[in-house]
Amino acid sequence: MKLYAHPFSSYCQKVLIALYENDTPFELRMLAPDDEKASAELEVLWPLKRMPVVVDEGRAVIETSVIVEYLGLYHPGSVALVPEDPRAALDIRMMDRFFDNYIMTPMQKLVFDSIRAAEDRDRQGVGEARGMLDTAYRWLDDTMAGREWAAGDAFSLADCAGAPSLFYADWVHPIGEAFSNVRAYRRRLLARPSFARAVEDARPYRSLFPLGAPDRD
Ligand SMILES: N[C@@H](CCC(=O)N[C@@H](CS)C(=O)NCC(=O)O)C(=O)O
Repeated sequence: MKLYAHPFSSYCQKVLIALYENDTPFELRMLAPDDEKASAELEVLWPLKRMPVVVDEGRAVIETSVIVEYLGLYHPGSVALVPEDPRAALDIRMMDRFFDNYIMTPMQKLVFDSIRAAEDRDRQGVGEARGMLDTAYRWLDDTMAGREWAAGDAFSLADCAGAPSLFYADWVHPIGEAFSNVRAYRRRLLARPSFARAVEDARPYRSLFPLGAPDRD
């Protein structure tokens, strides 16, 4: 199985966590920013050129939530990241969608806006993204009260999405002290060996972070 990815990318980390949870063997096809050959390979697999993409037995699998579910079906290990019970799975998918749509998306907006030329910056969009993060942090803080993981009793797909989204969101729009449940959850995620490993994989690339990586985590 081949994973087209870059270790510093938040969505790639979501899948790396799932792979590391089960020690699933894979070959990394590194998508370095200046590697045109790798980028052309990605474009053939997925013309929208979003990473990561998994290629398994000649089949390209796209979209991280689907990739994590695919791994559970075709390369299962001892850690089931989506439970078999469809009702329990629904709670997990709901939180996975929350993290991707309302934490990852506004976080990416802030990052991508910062690399635009000054005259092309989208002030209104950035303000809306910050507002969305504030509301999402507040909702998540209430939701995480009394919870260890994002949904259900065990680490799941939802936490694979929660880890990199909150990791980078806190860098671009700090999670205030008032949101103690979110901050504690982020610390638990950082202590999870699979995510700790993904963070270490990515550490050498911190200088690439357009807004400047903080000296922590
Ligand atoms: N919905 C996609 C999002 C993937 C995504 O946005 N990946 C980013 C990297 S974190 C990317 O490829 N960005 C390149 C670009 O926007 O051109 C998924 O879950 O796989």
